[in-house]
Amino acid sequence: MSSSDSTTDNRLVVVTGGAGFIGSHTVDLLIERGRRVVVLDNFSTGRRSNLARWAEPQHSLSGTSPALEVVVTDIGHGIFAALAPLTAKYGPVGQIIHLAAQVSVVHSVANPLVDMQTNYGGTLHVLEYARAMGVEKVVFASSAAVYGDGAALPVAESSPIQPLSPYGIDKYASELALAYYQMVHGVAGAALRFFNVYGPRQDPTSPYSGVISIFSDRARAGKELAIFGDGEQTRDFVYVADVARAIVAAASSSRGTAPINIGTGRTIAIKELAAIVVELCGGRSAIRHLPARAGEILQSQALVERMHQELGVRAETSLADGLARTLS
Ligand code: UD2
Repeated sequence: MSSSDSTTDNRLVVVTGGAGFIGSHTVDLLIERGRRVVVLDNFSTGRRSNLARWAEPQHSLSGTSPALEVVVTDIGHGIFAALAPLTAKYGPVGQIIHLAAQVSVVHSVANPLVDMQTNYGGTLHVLEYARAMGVEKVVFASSAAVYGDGAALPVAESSPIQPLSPYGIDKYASELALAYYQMVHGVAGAALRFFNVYGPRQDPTSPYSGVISIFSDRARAGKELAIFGDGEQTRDFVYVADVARAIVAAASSSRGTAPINIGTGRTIAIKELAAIVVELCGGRSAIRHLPARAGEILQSQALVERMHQELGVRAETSLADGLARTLS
């Protein structure tokens, strides 16, 4: 098949990290569009409950065969053995959406070798499978972390690459691997550079969880919010369902692309965000300022022309709507 229309493609689509925050929203959209999905996840941060709706018997594609299969496995061990029984049953893999990763920038600074093995090594495992098995398209979750600080705003994909953490280095190394497999082995790839993704199911429990999940969690309970620094730092917050649409659009094309920013092009200062979240939750939380995080970038804003042109997707959810959905 030269190009895969997501409404008619009967091949499997594999989502690594599919039980996680972004992964589970992507799985939802794929199954809603009639695809059979295989999730590979080690459940280190992913949760069964994120996929619970697809465990119901009515969600089958033909007869009794389920629309979703979940394999508990670690991406660092490769994916051939995990996928073999499923491809024997359902046929070949058409696309792989590779989201499984060690997700904390701070953890990567303390444990660069672990980060490299999971994040860069995991990508190589996925690409080796794609090369050997003739997978049509690999979509990879890269990050705005590849840019570092100092790029002109809004940040274009052609901006200098200057990662400030092992996490950013490994994301960029994975992008290079994607480009290499495309050039040398003909595996079409798309690296999506996510900006600050937020929405329902984002886990608020780690100190390095997304700020919106932390603020929402605390403001709902009437607890104090902490702003690191003066709160003038800005971020480009993109709603998770819009990110899932971008991912599925990238998977649905058999063409490879250059890296693509996934953001809104709009920004908000963190102190403004804190005030809005507190107000939406009934105004009970105090806000206090703590010292700024070391090595933190001050401003972040995506140039999103390539996302619009290559993927035909706009991040249409306003921050007001996205926050309302997150809080409900
Ligand atoms: C995001 C990504 C990270 C990496 C990075 C690249 C998330 C969760 N993290 O980090 O993986 O791609 O971008 O630049 O998307 N803040 C507070 N109070 C809190 C928590 C956070 O003031 O309780 C501030 C924090 O100092 C920062 C902003 O909120 O200025 C956003 O923090 P974040 O941890 O959500 O995301 P970020 O941009 O540091």
